[in-house]
Amino acid sequence: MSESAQVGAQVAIIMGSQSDWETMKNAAAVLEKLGVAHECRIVSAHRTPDRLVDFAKTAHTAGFKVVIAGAGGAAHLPGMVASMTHLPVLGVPVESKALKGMDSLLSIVQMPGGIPVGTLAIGAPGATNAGILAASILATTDAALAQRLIAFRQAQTDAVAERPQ
Ligand code: RP5
Repeated sequence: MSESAQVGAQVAIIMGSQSDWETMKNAAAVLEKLGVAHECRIVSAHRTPDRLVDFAKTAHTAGFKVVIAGAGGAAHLPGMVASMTHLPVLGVPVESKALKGMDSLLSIVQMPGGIPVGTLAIGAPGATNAGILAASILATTDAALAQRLIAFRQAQTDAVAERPQ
């Protein structure tokens, strides 16, 4: 995992397994592009429950403003983190082998009322969008980041050709 601790990280990208990194690195990549300091960690709801509790309960005091949580299968990680922090939690359903991520999606998106998880698309597009959305949230109180976000979106628009080649 190339992105580890960055000074003053505002976004925590956590994932249930090393195997999720292939997907979650897309969130890190877009945050890198937008100049948002972030930190990536493996926190498994099932295999490292104590690490999960410790992370979730200290995320706010550690200075994080947004948490991006990716997991696959019976994906409890985003919901469990959301239950222990008031920070916004963005959930990324990682594509699973058996059910192609439908299991991940449903287990992340179907939160009972009261504890929200902002759920993105299955797989890499969801991870990318989680990164952009985290930046959008931070940009509401960061004018310089808002300008970088606007430029990023404009570049995407400019890259679309008028006609197919
Ligand atoms: C989940 O189980 C992880 O988020 C991962 O998506 C899935 C499989 O994990 P590994 O068996 O590859 O470690 O907890």
